[in-house]
Amino acid sequence: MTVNHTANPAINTACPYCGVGCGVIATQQPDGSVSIKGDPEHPANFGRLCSKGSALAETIGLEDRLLYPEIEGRRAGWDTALNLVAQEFAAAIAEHGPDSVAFYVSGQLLTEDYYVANKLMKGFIGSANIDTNSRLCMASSVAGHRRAFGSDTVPGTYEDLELADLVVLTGSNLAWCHPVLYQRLAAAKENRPGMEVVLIDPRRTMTADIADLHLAIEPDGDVALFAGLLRYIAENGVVQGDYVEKHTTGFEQALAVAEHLTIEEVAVSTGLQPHELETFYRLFIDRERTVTVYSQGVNQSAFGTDKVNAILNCHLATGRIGQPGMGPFSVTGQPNAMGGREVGGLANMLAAHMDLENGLHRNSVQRFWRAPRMAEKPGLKAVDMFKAVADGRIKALWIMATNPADSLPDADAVEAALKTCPLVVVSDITAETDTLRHAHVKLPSTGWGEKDGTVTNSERRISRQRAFLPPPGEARPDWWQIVEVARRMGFAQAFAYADTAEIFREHAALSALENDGTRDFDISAYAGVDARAYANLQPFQWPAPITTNPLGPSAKLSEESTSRFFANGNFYTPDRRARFIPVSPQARRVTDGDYPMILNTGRVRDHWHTMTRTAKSARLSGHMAEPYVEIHPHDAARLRIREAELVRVSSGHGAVLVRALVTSRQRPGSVFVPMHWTDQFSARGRVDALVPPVTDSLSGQPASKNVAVRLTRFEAEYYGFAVCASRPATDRLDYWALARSKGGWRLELADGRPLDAPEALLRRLLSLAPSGVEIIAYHDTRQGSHRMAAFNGERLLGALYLSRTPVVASRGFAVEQLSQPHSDPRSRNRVIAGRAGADRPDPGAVVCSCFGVGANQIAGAVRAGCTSLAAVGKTLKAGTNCGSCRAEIKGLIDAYRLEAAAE
Ligand SMILES: Nc1nc2c(c(=O)[nH]1)N[C@H]1C(S)=C(S)[C@@H](COP(=O)(O)OP(=O)(O)OC[C@H]3O[C@@H](n4cnc5c(=O)[nH]c(N)nc54)[C@H](O)[C@@H]3O)O[C@H]1N2
Ligand SMILES: Nc1nc2c(c(=O)[nH]1)N[C@H]1C(S)=C(S)[C@@H](COP(=O)(O)OP(=O)(O)OC[C@H]3O[C@@H](n4cnc5c(=O)[nH]c(N)nc54)[C@H](O)[C@@H]3O)O[C@H]1N2
Ligand code: SF4
Ligand SMILES: [Mo]
Repeated sequence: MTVNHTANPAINTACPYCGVGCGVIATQQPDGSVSIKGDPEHPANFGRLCSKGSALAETIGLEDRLLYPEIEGRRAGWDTALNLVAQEFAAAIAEHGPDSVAFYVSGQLLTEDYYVANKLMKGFIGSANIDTNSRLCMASSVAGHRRAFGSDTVPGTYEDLELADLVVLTGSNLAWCHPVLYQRLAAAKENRPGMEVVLIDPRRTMTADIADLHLAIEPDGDVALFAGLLRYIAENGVVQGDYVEKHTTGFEQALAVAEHLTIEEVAVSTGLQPHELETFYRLFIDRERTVTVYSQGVNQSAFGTDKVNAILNCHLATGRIGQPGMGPFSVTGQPNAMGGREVGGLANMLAAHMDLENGLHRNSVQRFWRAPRMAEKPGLKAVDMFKAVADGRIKALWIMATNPADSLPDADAVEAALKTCPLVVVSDITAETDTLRHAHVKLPSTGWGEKDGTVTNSERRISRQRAFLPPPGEARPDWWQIVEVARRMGFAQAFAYADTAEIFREHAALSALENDGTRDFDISAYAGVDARAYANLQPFQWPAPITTNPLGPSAKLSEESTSRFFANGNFYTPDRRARFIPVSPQARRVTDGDYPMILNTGRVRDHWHTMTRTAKSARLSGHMAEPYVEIHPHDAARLRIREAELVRVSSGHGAVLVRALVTSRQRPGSVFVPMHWTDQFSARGRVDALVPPVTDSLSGQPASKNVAVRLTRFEAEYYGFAVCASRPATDRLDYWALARSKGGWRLELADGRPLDAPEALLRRLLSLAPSGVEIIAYHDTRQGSHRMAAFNGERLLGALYLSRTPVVASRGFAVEQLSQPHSDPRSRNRVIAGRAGADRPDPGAVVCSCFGVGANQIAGAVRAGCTSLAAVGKTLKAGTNCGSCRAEIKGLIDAYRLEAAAE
């Protein structure tokens, strides 16, 4: 991208993707481009970045950006748009009361945005109808923490993973979802081979690469597993009697409900072998320095909160909490999931870790805000909020920095609800998303690199995001939009912020209000930051009460990097003791005769959620270029589904059409579909259309990982693959999936109707003019195989390969041709052949996105004698930059070595 203003110096900021919260240095080059590198000083990453972080510069271009406010699809001025929003919200409140309006916000907002949104709704509109996509993400962890600790506290730090002798990863694909933390763990394990890693996941993910033990648990077997572990801990005499006695309550009751969970019993509930359980349980009792990391395989469940407490119980019983190398560790997903929790962005929280249901807290906050009308009861949680939109209770809804038409369960019903809502306002950075198509008012927000504020990562570390680019078009920060609407609703005085520093100061001051050590979240050391100190704010961890920083608010507090909670009790319950929660497994059978298989959903390495940003990068799009279903070979054989064919996955709520990826990494009876594909990039890839709106009864978090489905083979008349210089027209195809590639787009397609005129399809895809274009083609009508390419002069406009079975043309080669000149017939014929000549072998599917190294190249290197990661790295550079692909390369080395040994 190019930006036409004078070059800036290097700017320290934070990555806008996952909750690891890596520090990034962005530098504008003299030619206007931006270079990105990891911040060597940042305590989260010490210079490392993963594939997504490394590709940030490729995602800040202005194509696809929403640049101007729009009302009903027409460009409008900010004043008009903001007046309209304020008027309509005020009118709905006047007529139907404060609970007739709602905000649906996001862990991708900055803390300052989040703070003012929460303040406006809970203190000034007087409703708690503000909820966030963190409901789909962290709600069960929040509920579990609060049940046990009396507060939403993550006790440990990243360093604990490096110091532990046993790291248990459950429901976490750390290698792909928290890659830099994974790399820190992998490096620690390499230095200290005695360290053991246990992975608990129904799938054998890339994270299994560092695991000494992988427990392919039955979906939702976690409560049984950890409740059984509690029993085992007690039976084997490793309960920390002192800790339990002094700092906890309820141990006996928790143990009593787990009494029946013998190893044999747990084996039945988890689908694991008794000897596997024995090994895991032994490891756990033998190693004091234990960290249990958990993420969405735990949270996104009908029993998510119980899973969390089952884990916390084991750490409390052994006193392994808040000490170096010990503790339960809920890792956050989004860059500011934690910041959102600090400001109380969930419908059942207040602000600064105060409780909405606590009258004293409500009263304090009301005085502090000078708020006219405080919310008195919890608001609607995400899934219920959209049900209220559907049945007309919500008249005006403002969605910020999230894409609920794709990410909420029962996504088709969510879209239907949006269609009926009288006013839908959406603040986004992208021009077209599945949610924006239902917006009456579109508000263009500034994105990463253009906006300023703070985020908090998984280990409670607050870092600055800093702007290094001017706001494009008329885009404005989210906080500014909220403040402008608040002013127009008559709350000018309480929202008279000039900048984010003022908001941050207020947020920090509120954290100290009547706190006196009664609440964990305290950053009063920063309540006095002036604009300069805020501009220079260094990453710091909370708690940071005023007394801990004698050097002044902007000074770096090195001793804080070891801050942990609860080593000596002092929980935030009324009696300052932690609570054991009696949990035992509950039966929930989701499958039946119609929907006999279990669908699990989640993430891939190089895409972020609904792909609005990562799909802009050709490099990131190359790793997984279409939506897919992972299916075990036995199931595939039973259903007559062959590798790379298309499969319809359907539930009682909806269906998707995706590519079959047959793999024994999957459990038989279960399948996995990634959550990323939307209507913007595929014909029918929105997996949340299948997920029922089933939630955990305490946390309200949807059960996104255990859905009953049926699989049927899609009877394709033909399959196709195309490369196109500009975005192709895909509207009339049963199946299509689009990904950006170097020089244009790559397209996978298929249709269930016979193909009459192959060249007409090419013309339609490329929207070709009737003349001025040269098409060369090869048709084998009997075989149903067609290969065509359209040229304009020596430039390739597009090539299309069709066949009755999944197309075998080399994707990498075809993509390359878009940026090559084709003046001679030989090179044109090669395009038609769909593969390189013998002199240029096909690199194969992309494994290393940094250097564009493919699987075939890695196979070649292994055959030539490279049998280690280091050797492959030396020969091909693969895996030597961000390192995100190292687990996959290792897998390939092992596979090809086995193959070679068998030959
Ligand atoms: N590349 C990439 N990274 C991301 C994101 C992204 O979109 N892309 N998103 C970020 C966000 S917001 C989040 S929340 C995190 C999520 O990070 P993770 O939670 O690590 O990712 P998921 O793939 O959602 O799910 C993790 C694993 O849970 C397993 N699982 C499913 N059911 C069960 C079960 O019953 N028990 C157990 N023990 N495991 C189960 C799944 O098989 C899956 O491998 O990732 C963050 N990082
Ligand atoms: N089936 C299934 N569903 C899931 C999950 C799963 O594992 N399985 N995971 C759930 C989880 S953990 C999460 S976190 C959610 C994520 O789901 P979403 O939050 O819906 O996904 P994103 O694509 O991150 O949406 C962010 C939106 O904000 C826009 N945006 C980016 N930056 C800014 C900004 O600065 N300001 C504004 N106003 N907009 C911005 C982007 O263009 C995009 O449209 O999905 C949930 N849904
Ligand atoms: S691990 Fe990757 S995505 Fe997560 S913050 Fe670091 S660079 Fe960004
Ligand atoms: Mo998330």
